Amino acid sequence: MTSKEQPVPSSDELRTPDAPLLPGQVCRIYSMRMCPYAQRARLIAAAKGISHDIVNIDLNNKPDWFFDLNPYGEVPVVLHKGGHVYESLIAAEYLEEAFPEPKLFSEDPMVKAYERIYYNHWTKKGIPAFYSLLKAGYPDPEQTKRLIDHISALEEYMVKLNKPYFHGETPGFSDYMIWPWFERMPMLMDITEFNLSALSCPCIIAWVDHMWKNPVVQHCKIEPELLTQHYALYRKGRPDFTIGADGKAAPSQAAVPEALENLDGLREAHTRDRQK
Ligand SMILES: N[C@@H](CCC(=O)N[C@@H](CS)C(=O)NCC(=O)O)C(=O)O
Repeated sequence: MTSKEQPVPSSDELRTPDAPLLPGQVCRIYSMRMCPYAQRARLIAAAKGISHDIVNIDLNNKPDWFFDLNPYGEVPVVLHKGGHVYESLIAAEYLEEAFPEPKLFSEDPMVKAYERIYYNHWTKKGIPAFYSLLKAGYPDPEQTKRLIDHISALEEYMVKLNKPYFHGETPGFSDYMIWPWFERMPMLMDITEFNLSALSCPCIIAWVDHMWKNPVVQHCKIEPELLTQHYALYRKGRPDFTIGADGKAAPSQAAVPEALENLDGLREAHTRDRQK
């Protein structure tokens, strides 16, 4: 850096919605490093080459203004042209429409409809099964079967499609909507012993291999050990949303209390909602 250049603000600096975008950027994504939903928006932005700045929110310490951007208090939120869009699928669709090139959806309405059917299926059924198994925290047979059933539904579709990606010959919108949870499968294996590669889902396993080679996926990937640290705390009801933040040391697992009440689920309302 020469003496005239300004240091680039960190993505952990809590820039408010009225703070100007960083130089050369066209939109902002309010994110949290470990969040798979925010990763959907980051993947679409990267695939389209949309220059964006990222502001990571510590979800344990949400500023009041964050609820003006999203009344649910969740990331991602995309800020663009003075407006803001939340809910990951809607935010990703917004980016697809506002930045039309390259197109990530198929132009054929029937193919597009099927892409949507499968990432919606994953969102409605696969993701809850993923978290149920994660929260069970051991090779729970019922939750394991549930997750396998939903991965098998994706496999059946891929067999019929007979293409390397949900989108077809190249990765597209649907691939990026489903991918973040498959990036977390090694973490799920660390915590629950769920082994994706042992399933009889050759098309999905090949898809995962292809996706790992994709430069967009590589650009947006999260260090696997940070994911394991994050989700180990998360399933114990003590998420630390600043893991991986600039200048922050990795948390010590030994510091996490074992006896916690909130094992089976969602964060308690008072930790999610507007802080009084
Ligand atoms: N349905 C939402 C879910 C987003 C979501 O759950 N994000 C989590 C982080 S991964 C969040 O912001 N949680 C708020 C909290 O825990 O307080 C979407 O698709 O955007």
